[in-house]
Amino acid sequence: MSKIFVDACFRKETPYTPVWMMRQAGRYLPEYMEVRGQAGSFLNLCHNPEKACEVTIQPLDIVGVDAAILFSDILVIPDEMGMDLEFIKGQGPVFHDPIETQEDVDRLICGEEAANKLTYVYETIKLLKEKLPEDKALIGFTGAPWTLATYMIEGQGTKTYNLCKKMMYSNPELLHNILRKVTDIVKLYLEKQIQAGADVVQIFDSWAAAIEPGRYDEFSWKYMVEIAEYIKEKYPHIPVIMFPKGISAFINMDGVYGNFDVLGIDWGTPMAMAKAKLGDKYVLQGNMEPCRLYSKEETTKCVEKIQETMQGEGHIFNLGHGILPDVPVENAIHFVKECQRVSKKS
Ligand code: 1CP
Repeated sequence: MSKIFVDACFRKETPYTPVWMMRQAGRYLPEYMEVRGQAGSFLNLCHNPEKACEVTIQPLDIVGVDAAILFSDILVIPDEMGMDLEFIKGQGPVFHDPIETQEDVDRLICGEEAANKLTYVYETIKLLKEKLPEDKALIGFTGAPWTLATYMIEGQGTKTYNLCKKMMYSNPELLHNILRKVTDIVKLYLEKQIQAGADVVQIFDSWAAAIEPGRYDEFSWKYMVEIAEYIKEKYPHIPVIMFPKGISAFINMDGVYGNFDVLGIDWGTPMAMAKAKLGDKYVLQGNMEPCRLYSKEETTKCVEKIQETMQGEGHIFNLGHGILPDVPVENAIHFVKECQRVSKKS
């Protein structure tokens, strides 16, 4: 059976434009909070394939999205590289011993050994393949090397990225050594997700905008392209989605290139501009400002505007970044219904 989401990634005709939401399995769903409570903690939930499978499927049943995204986190990669991830209440993710020197890089677990430690992710995917309806696609994912490196260097989320940038401008070789190690693992990690059953993969470069546009290729995009090319060469039937957040200027200066299928457009980038620059080459995904979800009227207006721009061609509906925890579930349901309504082909 064909999957509408996979078809849309390859620009094939679909009955309507499929829709999903970044961070669609999460804290805005009471059902998620309940399962997370049973698991004891967020990380325990990631490590428990049965429960991770359950929360992956929740937004399909509750919100009606057209694709599932594997429940996990981008930070399980540095965790399995030996960096010991902890989620601290009220603070977020923390690595207590961040990377400062080449010796720190040398002690990281790398390549196949690190990718093989992520078995709980592959187990979750295998379980999902048994449980998901045949017409729904399963999206596997990873963080981009740059976004992962920001946490590995800062030891936590950051507003200024000063440690990363100090390294970028005063010791770029060290930063490239980190990016190289992560890139090599990510290639294998996505490959193993595909072998376990992922139908599509997405690379999240959530902190792309921290890099000045003229240097974005050098420190992030080229590594993402290398990963995409590795996957496309071996698995041409698997769509690859790139989501670099906040790179309007990079798009504008014609920086985007590479062998992948779908470009995720963040909410700060006008869809019409992205379409004019890249709509012939890539299917575009996005890009409602996630806070529009606080108002049903504003949601409808935005969905209609995006539809008017994209005309249901080479498009996948999504938010322009993740859904926030205090969005009413009924508004998320409204968003999904509106996307399916306005794009329905008669
Ligand atoms: O239950 C909880 O309180 C934990 C909240 C949570 C959830 C639900 C975190 C902590 N991660 C996740 C799941 C998650 N993370 C998914 C799968 C679920 C889905 O999308 O439906 C995915 C794809 C991610 C990816 C992720 N984690 C990103 C990239 C996407 C994005 O939103 O930009 C990033 C940056 C992270 C790091 C992360 N994970 C969690 C936190 C609090 C953070 C830090 C964010 C920050 O530094 O601001």
